[in-house]
Amino acid sequence: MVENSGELKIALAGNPNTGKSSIFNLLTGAKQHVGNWPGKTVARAHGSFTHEGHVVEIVDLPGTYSLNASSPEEIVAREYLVSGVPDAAVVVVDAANLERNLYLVVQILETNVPVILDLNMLDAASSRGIQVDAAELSAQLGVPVVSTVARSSTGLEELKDAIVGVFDWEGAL
Ligand SMILES: Nc1nc2c(ncn2[C@@H]2O[C@H](COP(=O)(O)OP(=O)(O)OP(=O)(O)O)[C@@H](O)[C@H]2O)c(=O)[nH]1
Ligand SMILES: [Mg+2]
Repeated sequence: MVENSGELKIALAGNPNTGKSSIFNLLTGAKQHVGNWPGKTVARAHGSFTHEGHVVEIVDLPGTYSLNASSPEEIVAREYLVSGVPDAAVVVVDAANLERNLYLVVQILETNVPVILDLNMLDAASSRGIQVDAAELSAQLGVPVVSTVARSSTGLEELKDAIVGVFDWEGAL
């Protein structure tokens, strides 16, 4: 059990258009611009929320397909993730395009930042006949996996539980 030493700092990362800002807005009550085109978030946006007595600071990162630092968005995302500031990263992935999204997930895992995987857009996935076994994905990647549909606020409590659960990860903080 890791002692609650104050605020938990969480980075929201993921491919463009996976619903990061939608999740950020739902968690923090903020009103980041959300729209149906990629590359809307170009700088880091900060917000916070409290869950079960824990204060969580959250940073919404620009969407990137990798951390290769070949675009301004990738540089912003990469520098924040490797800065040592975030205690954990919530990586928002599009459940309907899981394979493509896993490239970035693996790169973030390689930074050694603790990861929570947010399997978002499950509605879009299931309408295309795609089912994802969250428990199996969690077992294979060795990280918690939470299923969400940001558009209908589904899975938000489970995501908050998983985030404050980082306080309980041995050696995570
Ligand atoms: N069907 C469905 N649409 C979603 C879901 N979450 C977000 N969206 C939609 O997906 C689009 C992109 O959402 P954003 O929250 O702006 O995505 P983002 O990851 O912040 O995008 P960038 O900042 O450009 O990387 C918007 O039209 C959202 O309404 C979801 O769970 N299901
Ligand atoms: Mg965004």
